[in-house]
Amino acid sequence: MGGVVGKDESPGGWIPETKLEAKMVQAMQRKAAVGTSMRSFNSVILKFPKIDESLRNCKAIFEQFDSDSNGAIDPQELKHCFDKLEITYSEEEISDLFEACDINENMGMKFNEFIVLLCLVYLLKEDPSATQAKSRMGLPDLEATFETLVNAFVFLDKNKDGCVSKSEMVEAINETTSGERSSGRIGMKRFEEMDWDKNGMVTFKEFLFAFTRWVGIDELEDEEDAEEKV
Ligand SMILES: [Ca+2]
Ligand SMILES: [Ca+2]
Ligand SMILES: [Ca+2]
Repeated sequence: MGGVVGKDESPGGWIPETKLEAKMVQAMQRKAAVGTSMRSFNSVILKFPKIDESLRNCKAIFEQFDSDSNGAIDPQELKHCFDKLEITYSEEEISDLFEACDINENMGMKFNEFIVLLCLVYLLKEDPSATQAKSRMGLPDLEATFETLVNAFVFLDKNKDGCVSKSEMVEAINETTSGERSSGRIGMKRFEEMDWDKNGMVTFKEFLFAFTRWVGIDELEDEEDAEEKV
């Protein structure tokens, strides 16, 4: 361990930058207090195909709410979507969410951004006093996938500060039995892919966006701007 003592890791862990991020961390910590169903890094990897399939199926939901079929969900369409799903958010909350997920900042939610947004809504909707509700959004299949993603993240976030550091990733990988080393290498590579802003920390949002890439959702629609360069 010693060698790479946290150059980017403050002793208290990562500090959320926005109100929305702070809320996400709180929701994640509530979740962590309950525990995760993931037992090993490998069990996370094994879930990938199922997550892939479920997220692809989400395309129909996206198309349903993209009422003008221009390939993006604008704030108006999103409001309509939230009404339909009985998600009660204030104008401010909706625009915060929209801003957080609209990575191209063109005021249109593309399919991968929409998935991330729905998953964040799912996470934030977790209200400890209402945990028995059967389905939070009326999208049971998708919600099961979101639950898997949240569980995977909780598993990786050992110190429960709401984000995954490189050392946590290493720890998760080292827990994997020696026969499965190859998944460890994949894991490190994936960590680097996930950490967009290269601050040595992966937030839940970065984690989700990475998933939408790995499962190839991006490729379905953007031939021309698949490679956004920094
Ligand atoms: Ca549209
Ligand atoms: Ca952490
Ligand atoms: Ca990061």
